[in-house]
Amino acid sequence: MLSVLRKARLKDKEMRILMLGLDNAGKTTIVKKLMNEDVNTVSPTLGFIIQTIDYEGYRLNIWDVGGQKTLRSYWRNYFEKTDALIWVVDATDRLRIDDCRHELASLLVEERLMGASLLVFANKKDVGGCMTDEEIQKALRLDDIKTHKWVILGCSAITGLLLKEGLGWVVQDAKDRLFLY
Ligand code: G3D
Repeated sequence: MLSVLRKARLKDKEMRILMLGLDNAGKTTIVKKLMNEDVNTVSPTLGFIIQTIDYEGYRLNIWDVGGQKTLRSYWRNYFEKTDALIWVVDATDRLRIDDCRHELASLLVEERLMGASLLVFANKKDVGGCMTDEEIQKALRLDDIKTHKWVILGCSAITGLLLKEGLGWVVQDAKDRLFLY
């Protein structure tokens, strides 16, 4: 049933994208940059923000949900009807990369997220000395993921590096799925 609903929405060229990650990863800045808004005035997301972005003929409803520890138990309220999960990682935050892996792993076992594809944004690539994509891929054990189609892209919310390409992958993946069901 869920897959039928998903397919109907995809045919309408509408997608629901959930953007999650630890606090300070850069989720809100990514959304702002994609909307061509000023990225110098970002304050932490305390609840959630929904932004609609039109991309290659698709209407992308992006849910940016706060990542502080106290808010993470509420993430599950947003899982329903998710087409794609964008997991944002702060590539400069080596100290919390294990925490980051645990949080991602707990999401991927959620039944309601089963059909969603996973885009991992390794953000803050403009900062020297940050973790490489390979390091993050290994630290998050992405190669062990068999339940979701995934990709990792090093990006920067400040310069805009690979943000649009990330959305492009999400949209292309949705298009591919239309022919799979
Ligand atoms: P969140 O929504 O995931 O909690 P925010 O994260 O978007 O609020 O960003 C947290 C901090 O990281 C912000 O700095 C923001 O400017 C910075 N940031 C986000 N993306 C990037 C990036 O790609 N490169 C760099 N260098 N910084 C980034 P402040 O200082 O406002 O806390």
